[in-house]
Amino acid sequence: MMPLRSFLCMLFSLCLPTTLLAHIQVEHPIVFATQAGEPSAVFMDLHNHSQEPVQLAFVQSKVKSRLALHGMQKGHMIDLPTILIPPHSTVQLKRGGLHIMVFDLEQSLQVGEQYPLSLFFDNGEVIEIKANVVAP
Ligand SMILES: [Cu+2]
Repeated sequence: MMPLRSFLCMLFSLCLPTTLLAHIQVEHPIVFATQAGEPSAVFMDLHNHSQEPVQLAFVQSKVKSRLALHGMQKGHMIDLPTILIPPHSTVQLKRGGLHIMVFDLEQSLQVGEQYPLSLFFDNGEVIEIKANVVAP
């Protein structure tokens, strides 16, 4: 059976004309430098220019790694099913708050490099970004 994520990717990429959808804007994507196998975190600003709430549903990278949506609760990281961006709002993924957790990186991320990400939103938008690798 096809893994759920692959199936969703196929749905997102085949069924939804991305030209019709340009409601989400991503700014300042960064990821902390790290060694292969060590965890890291991705941060960015997510703007929702539409009149509907939009959720970041999941994230993938061409660089082999396992990605998870995380929030913070009482000083501990918690798994989130999605990250909600309210209508006409900006949500900041930042240190100590919401972030995209990176596990099981197959290669190191060095300062100055870029880490490619595909962001899948529940309105069908798929946004390709390159996070700049910065010192933690
Ligand atoms: Cu985390």
